[in-house]
Amino acid sequence: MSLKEEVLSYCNSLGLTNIGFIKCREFNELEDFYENRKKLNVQNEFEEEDIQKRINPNHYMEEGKTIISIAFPYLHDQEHFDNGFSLYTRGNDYHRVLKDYLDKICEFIILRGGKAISFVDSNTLPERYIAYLAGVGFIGKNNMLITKEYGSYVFLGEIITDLEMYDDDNGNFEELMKYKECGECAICFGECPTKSINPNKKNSNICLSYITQKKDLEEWEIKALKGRTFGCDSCQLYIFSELQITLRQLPLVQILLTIPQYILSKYKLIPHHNHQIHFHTMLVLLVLYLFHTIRTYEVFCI
Ligand code: B12
Ligand code: SF4
Repeated sequence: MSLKEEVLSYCNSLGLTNIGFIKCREFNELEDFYENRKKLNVQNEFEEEDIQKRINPNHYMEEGKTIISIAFPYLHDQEHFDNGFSLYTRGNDYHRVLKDYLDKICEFIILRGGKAISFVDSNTLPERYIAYLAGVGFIGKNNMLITKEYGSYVFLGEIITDLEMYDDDNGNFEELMKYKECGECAICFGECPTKSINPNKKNSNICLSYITQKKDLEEWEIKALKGRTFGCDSCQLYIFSELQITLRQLPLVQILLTIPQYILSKYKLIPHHNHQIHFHTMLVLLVLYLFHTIRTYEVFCI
């Protein structure tokens, strides 16, 4: 078994299945893109100012050879109230949960003679782009990294190691820009309340997720929140996971019959701390999927 296969099988034993390995290199192809965003004033304070740090992962580990990208699904079974907090904030602090997993994988690599450091969220890395290159998923028109299995409801984490175990890149920036996996679908543009994402431009400074996190709010921003307290999920409600793709191909009657069965069988398998989803969570999902699938069905099939 090669070292990469060993790492993969270790990750699988932890319940992690969306993993990719890419070369740790400078992402020079992103330089102009980041420069332009600065000029257009669509960058915000949560992003790294220094473009060189964004495009060069080796500033974290000079001898880094491989970046391992891992997606962590976050739909979970804990009780929650609909208090305006986005789905991703429910449950334990994801930074801590992911870090525990990533540290275990780092230990595994270190025991095999390599160096390894892990990252999640607060870092200079272009995490979505790395995950895309690593084949973990594709990037949708809504900006999100979308996996086949769990849709966009995943967090991303990375490990940089000095061991060489990378594959060829799974795509490139030009291909990404075509959003070919989305096809003609642009539902997310219509669903975005502030048009932060639109066919011409992406402006994260008017994204409600950003607005819920910044300090001084203007009148129009408070109005636009409409009950959102932290985060926003509107552009993710049409999940392009296996579930929705399957549903899109079925006639409406069959959809109605299939959804409960599908969700029961599918979501029980989500690798999470407790491996099961509460009945009421499934019910909420069912209603949500039913509503959105019927609308998706109308868009795609009629
Ligand atoms: C700053 C930040 C934010 C800001 C800005 C978001 C944004 N649109 O960039 C705010 C606070 C608004 C935010 C919101 C959210 N975030 Co955030 N955020 C980040 C952070 C720290 C940096 C992202 C960044 O650099 N943005 C700048 C843009 C340019 O970079 P990018 O999103 O990586 O863009 C790539 C592609 O999307 C594409 N692209 C983007 N725009 C354009 C435009 C054109 C014209 C083209 C061609 C390509 C293109 O190319 C880029 C290449 O890198 C990352 C962690 C990280 N280190 O990467 C998390 C991260 C992106 N966020 C995450 C999450 C979960 C969210 C929310 C879903 C939370 C929520 N429910 O409210 C929303 C989603 C909003 C959205 N539709 O993007 C996850 C994404 C997981 C996933 N499946 O994609 C990340 C990766 C954190 C993590 N470790 O899991 N976030
Ligand atoms: S998170 Fe909300 S406001 Fe931000 S791009 Fe998505 S739908 Fe628009």
